[in-house]
Amino acid sequence: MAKRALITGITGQDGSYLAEFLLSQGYEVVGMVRRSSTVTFERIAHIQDDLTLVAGDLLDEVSLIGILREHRPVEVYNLAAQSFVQTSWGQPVLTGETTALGVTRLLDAIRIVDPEIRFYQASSSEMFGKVREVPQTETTPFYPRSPYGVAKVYGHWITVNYRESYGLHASSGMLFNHESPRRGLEFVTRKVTHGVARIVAGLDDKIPLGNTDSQRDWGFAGDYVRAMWLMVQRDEPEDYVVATGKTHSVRDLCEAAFSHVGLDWAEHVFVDERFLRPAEVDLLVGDASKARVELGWEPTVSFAELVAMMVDADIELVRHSGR
Ligand code: NAP
Ligand code: F7E
Repeated sequence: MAKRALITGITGQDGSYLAEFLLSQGYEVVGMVRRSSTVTFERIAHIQDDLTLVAGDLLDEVSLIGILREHRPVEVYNLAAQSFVQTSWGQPVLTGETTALGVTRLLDAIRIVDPEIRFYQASSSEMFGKVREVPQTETTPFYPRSPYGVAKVYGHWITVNYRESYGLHASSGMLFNHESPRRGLEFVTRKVTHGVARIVAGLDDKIPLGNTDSQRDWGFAGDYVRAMWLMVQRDEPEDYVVATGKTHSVRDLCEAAFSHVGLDWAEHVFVDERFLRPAEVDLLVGDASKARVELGWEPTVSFAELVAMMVDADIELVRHSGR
């Protein structure tokens, strides 16, 4: 019999890749979507007929209990969150309600309905923030630098706590930045690659950016969802860093994206203070040795390949949509 999995955040970047991956493994996939006046199914439109979409919200525990009771998944992947770091300063309470307390609501729903359900929590390298060591591992102390990072630390520890308090099979993936052509337009990689595509099409000439010095360990989202699944398949639930082990600055990103189309990034990028953050995470680089050894996980897409993939996809998108 096919295994059934529930994905929260299925309409997001990772949710769409994870849904594809689980379908390819023969799963029945149930996706939780929140009510909205416009449809947000762009990323899953191509697989929508193969999914069961159900209405629910991390802000509403009764909806979570109802979904678990009705659909009886054996695995739950909690990818839903207010995930944009910059927004978390403007909406810190909403970020806490969703990204922090939302995790408790879902864990509690699992505890009440079926404590045998295996649970994955989308933890983040933003928990390391002002990093205490380089590279960051599963034992590096947390020092979050944004309301989002603080909320993720809560989500991480409540997952550990429910594992230890109630014996739930609950694991956290401490994932470093991962990107794709499906990344939201507000995140820096996509902002740059989409901006390059618009410049190539003659629709724009410049991209306003914030801190171009910050460094990130950027990987491909399609690789990272595989690690989520591998964690859930382990006999014992544990936490894993998932990263490429290589770091690049935002400037490197600009250089890679513009040079892919034969342009000089310095002529098209300028610093706009609106995109600077009240507190910055300067450097992230992860050591995914544990995931490599215990899960057999390796990234397959390099930084240069990732940037080229995203620029090419955005050029295609702008050509078709005209914007
Ligand atoms: P994303 O594209 O922003 O997707 C977020 C998803 O959460 C969307 O489906 C969104 O639904 C849903 N959502 C937001 N608030 C909700 C609520 N109250 N109830 C139910 N659903 C809600 O994020 P992503 O990049 O795929 O990331 C997936 C998860 O991994 C997030 O938890 C993120 O914080 C975490 N993470 C991401 C990265 C990364 O580099 N991508 C790294 C580490 C951790 P709508 O479509 O309706 O908005
Ligand atoms: O910023 C700098 C910015 O918004 C990356 C989320 O998925 O990964 C993501 O969080 C860096 C930061 O991602 C602009 O200041 C410069 O230093 O693409 P980002 P993020 O904040 O690292 C983690 C792991 C998550 O968990 C999050 O959910 O780029 N930067 N100029 C800019 N960033 C943006 N967005 N826009 C700019 O114009």
